[in-house]
Amino acid sequence: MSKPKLESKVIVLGLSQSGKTSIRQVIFEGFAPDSTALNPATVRINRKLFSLAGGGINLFDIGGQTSYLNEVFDQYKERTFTDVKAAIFVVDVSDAANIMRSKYYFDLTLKNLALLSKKSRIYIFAHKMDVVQLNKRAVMVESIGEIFETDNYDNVSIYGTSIFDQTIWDAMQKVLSFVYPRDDSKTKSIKDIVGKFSLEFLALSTSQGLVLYSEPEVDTGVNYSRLKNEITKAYFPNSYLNQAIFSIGGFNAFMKELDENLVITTVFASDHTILQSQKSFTQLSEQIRTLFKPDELLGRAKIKMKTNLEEHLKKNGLKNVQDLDRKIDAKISIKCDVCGKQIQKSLLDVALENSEQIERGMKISAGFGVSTIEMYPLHDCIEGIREIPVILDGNLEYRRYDKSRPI
Ligand SMILES: Nc1nc2c(ncn2[C@@H]2O[C@H](COP(=O)(O)OP(=O)(O)OP(=O)(O)O)[C@@H](O)[C@H]2O)c(=O)[nH]1
Ligand SMILES: [Mg+2]
Repeated sequence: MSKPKLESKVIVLGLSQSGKTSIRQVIFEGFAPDSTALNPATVRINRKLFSLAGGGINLFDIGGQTSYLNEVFDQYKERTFTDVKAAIFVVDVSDAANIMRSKYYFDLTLKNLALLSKKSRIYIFAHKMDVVQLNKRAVMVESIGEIFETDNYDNVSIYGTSIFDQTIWDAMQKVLSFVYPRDDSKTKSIKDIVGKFSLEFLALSTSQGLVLYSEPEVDTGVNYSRLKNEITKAYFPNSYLNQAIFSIGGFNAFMKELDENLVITTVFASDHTILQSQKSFTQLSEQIRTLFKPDELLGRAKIKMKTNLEEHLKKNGLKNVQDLDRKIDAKISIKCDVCGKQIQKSLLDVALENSEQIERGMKISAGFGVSTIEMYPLHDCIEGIREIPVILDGNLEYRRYDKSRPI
């Protein structure tokens, strides 16, 4: 059996303002839909790597302004359309005036993928459906499908989507279940665990609810991030909740974050007491955790970023750090002032969060023989995504977490 590839390339295309960046932010970065209202136009390409339980998605969010699109279909053609697993083509349904321009770029996308990524699938998102009256939505999707001639291609599907409701999750789940490189050996281990602990259900998902593995198979998951925030606000203000236990119709359900990107959901058989379930859950979540080695998560992108980061540090005056190789990837523990959660991130993790612009995730000050680095790891807090500033000295040792700083 060949080892599955660690990251899959997904490109997101469409005219400017169609909603590409908003979709990425809501689905993969935990943004509230409303917070996307003032998004600036994406300049050229924003590439980000999202790690998902032993695999990853390398997401290319391509700026839709005409000059960027023309570049993509001209000098960046090979780079953009090679090795693509899936393409999401976003069409703004509220922008009827530009529908044929959108179709023009869609046809170019199809043509290039047919040449450079023959096995790829293309997903049209007929997007911003929320602005269309409820009883007209199905017809709208149908007529966009006709304009884009989806029936002529086996590898094209179309979905009506909006970031303001469940539709964007359902559509992205379809993309993800095609793209995500499931590892057969893990699927087998997960099946074994379900049998051994006599579970009715087990799912591994992202904290936003995209299902990575499940037994039996389901189409959609629970947005744990949102659920957690709602429960916390209602019952446990000022505390961090990393596990939720429910009783549903006589079954005991458990949800827990194994790490920032991986949530486990289990439902035990109805004859299990809460106490039994609790005990089994602890054991089985340990077993699940061992299936996913941390280094497996980011693969080649991580190795490449490590080199970039080393160069960046050296170029900015940190030439003689002892044990640089190890320190770059050493996790630093910081506590979030707002929710109390302990975050563990390394310089390399922060660089990967800002893979297009290392400078955005860290600030290096060097001069008069003293150097410091501030790094800004992202954290999915109860009040939304926030950065927690951390200060390191010139030898990359953790110095302090500056409490006086507003975060
Ligand atoms: N009504 C509605 N507005 C949306 C939806 N998705 C995104 N928007 C809005 O559309 C606007 C443009 O969104 P962006 O995500 O920046 O668009 P883009 O496609 O990335 O644009 P470029 O980067 O220029 O290519 C923002 O004001 C969003 O809030 C949606 O589902 N419904
Ligand atoms: Mg954008």
